[in-house]
Amino acid sequence: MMVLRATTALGSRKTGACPMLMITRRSAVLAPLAAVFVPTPARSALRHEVVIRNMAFQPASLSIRPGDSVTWVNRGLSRHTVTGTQGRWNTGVLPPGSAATVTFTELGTHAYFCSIHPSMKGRIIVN
Ligand SMILES: [Cu+2]
Repeated sequence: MMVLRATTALGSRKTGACPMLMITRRSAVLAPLAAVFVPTPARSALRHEVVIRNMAFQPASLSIRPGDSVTWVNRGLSRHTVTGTQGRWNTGVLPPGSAATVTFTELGTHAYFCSIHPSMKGRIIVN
């Protein structure tokens, strides 16, 4: 029964027209089966987005997979930075309307803050 469902999912993946849509559909259909089939099939890296607005990172906590990237988009009225707390990565100053992308390959929790407004904090969890 489970194998039949997996075959059906793969078949529908091949007929998808848009690559992004294919990825989304495959994830949605196969997610419940991930615990059954080990190892899981190779996965494409994803790009996530964190919005900077109202002096906060939204979402403040985001879980991603190794190789995924995160784009911070400043939709606020002030300049901000996205600075890793260990000083290992830093977007530099992001004026309103600008964005920066960081790709994460290391497992673990990567805490960050805004060096201009240190009360602004967030974290990326790579697992
Ligand atoms: Cu800031």
